[in-house]
Amino acid sequence: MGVILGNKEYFKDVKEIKYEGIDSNNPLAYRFYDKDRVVLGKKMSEHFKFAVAYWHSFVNLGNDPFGSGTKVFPWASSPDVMQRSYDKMDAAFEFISKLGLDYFCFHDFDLVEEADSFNESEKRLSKIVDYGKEKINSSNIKVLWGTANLFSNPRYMNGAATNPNFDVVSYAGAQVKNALDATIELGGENYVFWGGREGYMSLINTDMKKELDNLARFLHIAKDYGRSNGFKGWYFIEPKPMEPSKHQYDFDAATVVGFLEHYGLNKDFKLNIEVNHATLASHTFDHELQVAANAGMLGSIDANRGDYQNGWDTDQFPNNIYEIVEALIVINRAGGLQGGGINFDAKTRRNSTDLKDLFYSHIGGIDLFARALLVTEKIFNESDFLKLFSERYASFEKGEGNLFTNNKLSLNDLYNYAKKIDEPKMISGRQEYLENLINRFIF
Ligand code: XUL
Ligand code: CO
Repeated sequence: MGVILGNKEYFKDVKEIKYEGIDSNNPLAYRFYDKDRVVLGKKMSEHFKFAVAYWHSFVNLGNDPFGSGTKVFPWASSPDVMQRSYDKMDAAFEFISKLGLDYFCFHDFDLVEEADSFNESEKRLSKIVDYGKEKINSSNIKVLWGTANLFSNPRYMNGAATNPNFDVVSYAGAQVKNALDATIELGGENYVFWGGREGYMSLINTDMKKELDNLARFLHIAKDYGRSNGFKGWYFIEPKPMEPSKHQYDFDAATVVGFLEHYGLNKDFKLNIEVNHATLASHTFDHELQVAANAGMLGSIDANRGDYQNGWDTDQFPNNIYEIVEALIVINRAGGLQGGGINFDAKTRRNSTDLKDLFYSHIGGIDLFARALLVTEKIFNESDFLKLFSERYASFEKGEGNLFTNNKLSLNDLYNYAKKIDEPKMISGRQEYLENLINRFIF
């Protein structure tokens, strides 16, 4: 479809990124991501639905608690706030189209800077949404999901939907209404709730049950509003165990599945699983994916990686082939993602200050997923991996095991069966054999 430019070209040194194959040594080309190539029955682009995260790539200038931003973005220089917002969107569409991707994800106040008053913020948002609609309609670029930033503004210091002060809850509601409207207007396929400050620091001042009840009430009315205004996509909850709150209510996938089922939200909500959030919860990424898949709630992914030494959300671009192969095994065995895709919720390092670094980071992440998918296809089709997996549980498919599977046995029946048979055989789990099998296709 070609490159989509606004008034200026922001990434002049970079042309469209093309698939050049494994022998290419061009750092601005894909070696594995061949979007129309069919793998395991679907095009690569359909497997992944890669999305660029607006906040990390076009907004965040690299500030951290010890210093201000380091990145100089040419789209951020106009003295006029709306012009800055239009320029940023032009840069985003140019970048996404040069990568040959189809999607982006946004927070309301990534699209345009939040103003001092709610009314002014609302006006700004509606102007940039009009502009975004034009850009979307004249391109193939779509919104994978939208969301509201309910964590940056100081008013949310005690939480948004879980704030002890109803007035703040109402502001959060107003903001979600506008963010949902924006997502619907822009044809967004899904809507995300990440509970940024939905949690607490201490129970000395927190009525946890009341806050959780309020969170569920809030999600119900937000969901009903979206449905009655034509939103047909999935709502996603993105678990994270800590940061910024000490205890986040959406700790991990198991906690969120339990919450959604307890409060009757399980028909409309699925999960958006983020790699670095999984590891912060002391889980692996594939564990979190599997928990979501078990509940039929594997919706979408925020792709990134953590750091082995640092205990915070470093949001680095993914580059660990083993981690992503394990993830794709789980996702493909579960039948794929429901409605979502792979959003690069990842940022280049603070000292990666060239505009080209944005390309290298995305190309690396995209090629990693593509390579991992090719490995997964080989594991499934050219090895006995799936067979070994099902053989491990074969005893539940026949005889008494099958009766157990069909809920036909009581505890007494187990007792009588055990008395009849010999001491069970020791059957190896063969973990190292399987690790070698996976590595055989990675190497
Ligand atoms: C924060 C995080 C967010 C959400 C969207 O850790 O992952 O960027 O993905 O609010
Ligand atoms: Co995220």
